[in-house]
Amino acid sequence: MITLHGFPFSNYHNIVKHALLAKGLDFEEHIAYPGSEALLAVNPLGKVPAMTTAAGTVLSETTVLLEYLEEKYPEPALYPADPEERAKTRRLMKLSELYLELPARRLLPAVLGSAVIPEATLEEVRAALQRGVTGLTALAAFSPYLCGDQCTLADIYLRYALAIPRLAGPSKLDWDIVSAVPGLREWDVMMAGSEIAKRVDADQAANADEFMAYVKKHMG
Ligand SMILES: N[C@@H](CCC(=O)N[C@@H](CS)C(=O)NCC(=O)O)C(=O)O
Repeated sequence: MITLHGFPFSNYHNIVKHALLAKGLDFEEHIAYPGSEALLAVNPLGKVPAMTTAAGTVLSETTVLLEYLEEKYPEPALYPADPEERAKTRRLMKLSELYLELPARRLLPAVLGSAVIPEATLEEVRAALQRGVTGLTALAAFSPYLCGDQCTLADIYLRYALAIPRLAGPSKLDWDIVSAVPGLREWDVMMAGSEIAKRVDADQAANADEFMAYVKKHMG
């Protein structure tokens, strides 16, 4: 059986978990937090998620795990069949990671802890996020999914990537990403309505206290 190593509060963990559920695969979740021996044993980088395949291979990096699942378990497909459309899907995933999730993540020490983010960093984050918003506005179809009528890995990736700008934007930038991209709010409501999203979100909420206690104890 596949084992997903990580914790349900993690947005990256939830991208892979959503894909596993969408493919109807049997898997178990092994709860492992950053910095723990349990996580370092499966990912020397100490990042969540990691995954042990049914064949026993241990992998990490969210997009690597998604590509593996798509190749190993092609049905139901989470990429369009056409290579041109497939590449466009990957472009939206990359955009979500590089220009939405990662810049906003720089603000997490101030959101989760007491760090003060220098104004210069805030400006860099704002500029990167603006690039992401411009790109998403231009490239997402929202008809109803990001790449058309099929729910793809771009939808799954963006849904959980958005968690960080949504968390940090209002308090640290006085900015709300959902209002910044036309169509994003409706898409978000649609995505949240799926049975899979509801399960992932419920598991995330159930893990919140334990994760926050872990952060407090280990990351001060
Ligand atoms: N590039 C990684 C990023 C994963 C990531 O940043 N995970 C967070 C949890 S949401 C983590 O492990 N943070 C702990 C750390 O950075 O030490 C991926 O795509 O899987």
